[in-house]
Amino acid sequence: MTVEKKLGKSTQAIHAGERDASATEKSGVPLLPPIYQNSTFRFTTAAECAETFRDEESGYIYTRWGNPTQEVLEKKLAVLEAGEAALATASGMGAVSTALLTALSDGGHVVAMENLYSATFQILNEDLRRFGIETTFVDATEPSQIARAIRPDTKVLYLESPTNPLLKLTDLRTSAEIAKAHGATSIIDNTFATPCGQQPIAFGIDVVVHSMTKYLSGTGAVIAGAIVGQKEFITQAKTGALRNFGAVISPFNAWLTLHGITTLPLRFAQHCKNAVQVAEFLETHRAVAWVRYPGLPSHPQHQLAQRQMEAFGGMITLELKGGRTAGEHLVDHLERCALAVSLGDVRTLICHPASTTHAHVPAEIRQQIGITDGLVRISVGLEDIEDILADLEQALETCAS
Ligand code: LCS
Repeated sequence: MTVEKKLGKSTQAIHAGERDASATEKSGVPLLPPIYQNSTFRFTTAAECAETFRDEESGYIYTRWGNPTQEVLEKKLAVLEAGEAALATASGMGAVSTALLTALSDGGHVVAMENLYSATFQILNEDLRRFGIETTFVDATEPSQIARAIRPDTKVLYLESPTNPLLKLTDLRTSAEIAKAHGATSIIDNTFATPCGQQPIAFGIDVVVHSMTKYLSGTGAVIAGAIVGQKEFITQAKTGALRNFGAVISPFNAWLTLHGITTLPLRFAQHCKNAVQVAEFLETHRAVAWVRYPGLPSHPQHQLAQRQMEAFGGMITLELKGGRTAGEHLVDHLERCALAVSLGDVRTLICHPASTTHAHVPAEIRQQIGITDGLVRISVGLEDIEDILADLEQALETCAS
């Protein structure tokens, strides 16, 4: 693994975790790691079985506890995120919930960014509250707000950067230092940035979670998630919350995802290239009130983006001058770009967060944090840029008139 860390991102994405993943009885090792599409593993003797239960690292027992296909993916993820170890999960929310269940205990307190993917917001605001775990939501774009919200019982600092859907950023180094100084575990959802756009562990963040449903798998074929962090945390998550609550990835989805990841660096670079052109085009269009994209100088935290991101991603948020009606016009008139939730797909996807991805966040909280009714979110895909721009332009003309 140390050797793999010195390699370039594309080499890591293609080769990490794959070597000798698949010894066969005859010569000739499959070039692609095969799928171990099985739930359980057979032992030869009672002693061998007992020994594997005693030392789980020595063998496989049952796919909810571990499976060779999952492990290839996990080794690849650890290398890409520069973490000690990784865990693949059944969904992004499986990763978020497993990470929180691992880091929290009875009566603990969480400090969280106020703008988060809605299901994560709901876990913190509703589900964990039922178990006596309280969350203070802050505008984490201001690290001083994080510091002020920390209490003696704070166990977790939970961040997204860039956030869904507002693309707000948090200073990773400063916030990781604040968490560390108070003995809290810092967790960040790195779905929007991917390991190609941002390496949170290098800034001192303890745990990275992903929805691999998005850029990592890349083609919209699977629901999957990941947790990356120190070996001790990952082992605790694997042998505790993941195994017992059961958000385990299927071998087939792990296999699809590990093949998706091999093209991540290439795809992500092109997503970024297309997105900056779309953002610049939108910024000059007369129907558009404002555009948020971390790579634009107009982003309020553009300098921070330049400091801590290696690339700015494929997500853009905008507000149309005509508000919600104009937004509905826009999506109704698109011919190539798809009206769909999710993101990070090879296809360009557009959605209206207030009525879809963030509909479950109470309206007054949406207003307070800036998820207005006129907000439109674009996940810029990999179609030819001329075709994306032409589709947006013809649809925007119907809003401008
Ligand atoms: N984290 C972020 C930042 C997300 O955007 C999502 C899903 C999740 C976690 C959960 O991942 P999942 O369990 O779906 O794999 N975001 C979605 C979105 O914006 N539209 O549809 C799903």
